[in-house]
Amino acid sequence: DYAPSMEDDSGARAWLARHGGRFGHFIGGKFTAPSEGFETREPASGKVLAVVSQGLEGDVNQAVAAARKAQKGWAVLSGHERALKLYALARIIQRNARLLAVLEALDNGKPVRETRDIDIPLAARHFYHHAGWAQLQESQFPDHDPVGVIGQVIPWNFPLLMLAWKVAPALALGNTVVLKPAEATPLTALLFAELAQAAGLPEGVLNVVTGDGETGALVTKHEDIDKVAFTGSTEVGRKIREATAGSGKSLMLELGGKSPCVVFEDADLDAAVEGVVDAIWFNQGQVCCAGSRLLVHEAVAEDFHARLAVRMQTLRLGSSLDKTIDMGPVIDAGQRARIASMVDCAVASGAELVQAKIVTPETGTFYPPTLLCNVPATAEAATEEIFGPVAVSMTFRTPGEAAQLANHSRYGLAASIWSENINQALELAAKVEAGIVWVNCTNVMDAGVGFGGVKESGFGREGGREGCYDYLKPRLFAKAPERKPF
Ligand code: TXE
Repeated sequence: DYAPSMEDDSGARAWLARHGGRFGHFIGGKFTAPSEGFETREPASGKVLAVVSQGLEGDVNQAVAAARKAQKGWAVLSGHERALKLYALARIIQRNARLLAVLEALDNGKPVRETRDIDIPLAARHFYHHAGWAQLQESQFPDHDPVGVIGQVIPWNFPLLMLAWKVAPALALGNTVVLKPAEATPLTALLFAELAQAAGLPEGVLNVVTGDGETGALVTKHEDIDKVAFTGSTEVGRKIREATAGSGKSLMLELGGKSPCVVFEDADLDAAVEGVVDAIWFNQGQVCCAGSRLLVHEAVAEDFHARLAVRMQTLRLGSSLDKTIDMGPVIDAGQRARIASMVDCAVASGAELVQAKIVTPETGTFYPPTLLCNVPATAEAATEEIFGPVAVSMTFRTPGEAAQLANHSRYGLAASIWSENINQALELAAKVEAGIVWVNCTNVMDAGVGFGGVKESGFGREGGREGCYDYLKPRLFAKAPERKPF
């Protein structure tokens, strides 16, 4: 029994109404006229939020041309001048934090508490951080140039945050961008582009073309794009790699994961339980680095699973605008059906199902927090990314076996290790094949730390000094650009 406490959505509704609920693309500093497109809905209620245009070849050409036209002028600004623009973008996110948080919660379905406390502040932090790199560009990367025009395709799980991860470093280092947000969640990217323009970003530096995978393919294949940066499924990542092979474009891929969460027998089990809540039930498990594979020492497995089952029972599911909830709906009905079918298959192959018996709203695409124990290591649920609130659990006996199981995956995005013995934790950390390893915590992100995967989780890094190199290329001295003194 609890009383919902609803966030006020009048600001977001007013913004949608101001645009008549229909959006064109954002190209060369302004919206194009809305054209034929598709509806974007609230996953919590199924109601239509807005109609967004499907980007066709002409739209993508126009956006790439605008980005190309703006690129030279943007690149010859001093790092200091570009830093001022990025600081302005960070501040505009902060000044519009509530509007962005509510719009994101409506479009994606995730709890507004998370968009307010995590997505939006981290997005602002990313622009602040990269303003710093713009400022330092001449001194830190004196023999590098911007790559040029970047095509960026992003997913729906953290729409504005993924925009920030891609757009902030690209712009900071003198590139211009054509961004294709996910079809399920295009709205905060459009709002951000509009706000950026008002904050003084020169026209053409950031262009947003909406649409589905076909629009994404038009962006990634475009011959006047110098680099493609993609976050999404491994399957689409593979298609993009094929499509760009031999083209001279550089590529960055941030793909799927099946990240292990290793709980040793000496772990603080209550802390590890909270870790699992963050690892797999945060954002309904729709997190590329979600700790979706629990590897628990057999001596504590029974106790740990019992504590997880109790904690799971306290999570609240509800409307994304209800500030008291822990979990919202998953992104859409297709995704919910996919999650349910993977869970059913695991149960049919002998897994034990632990599911919270909590109130689930009647409308909306809700799926309860779920734990699958004793999952055969070869079951699809144990090897494939479920991308939902489902943890699979397996046990191990020795640290060597933990390392072997942790690495028994085609993915290598992240891992977390829970132990009160730091030597034990660090020894395993050095053996785990993953782009990021957390000890006694999980899903901790910072703009200053490069994020990215190994193996089929992709390549390239986002954040920090490492991430800057993804948006720079070694300078050809014969073609050194003219630079204004700063
Ligand atoms: O991802 P897609 P979807 C995983 C997760 C999920 C599955 C499917 O397992 O269940 O992917 O989700 C654009 N050329 N992740 O279908 O299709 C598309 O329009 C160029 C993991 O949403 O990869 C969208 O903007 N672009 C994940 C973006 O790619 C194409 C995040 C991602 O969509 C394209 C999301 C093409 N041929 C899903 N086809 C993570 N690792 O964070 C589609 N797109």
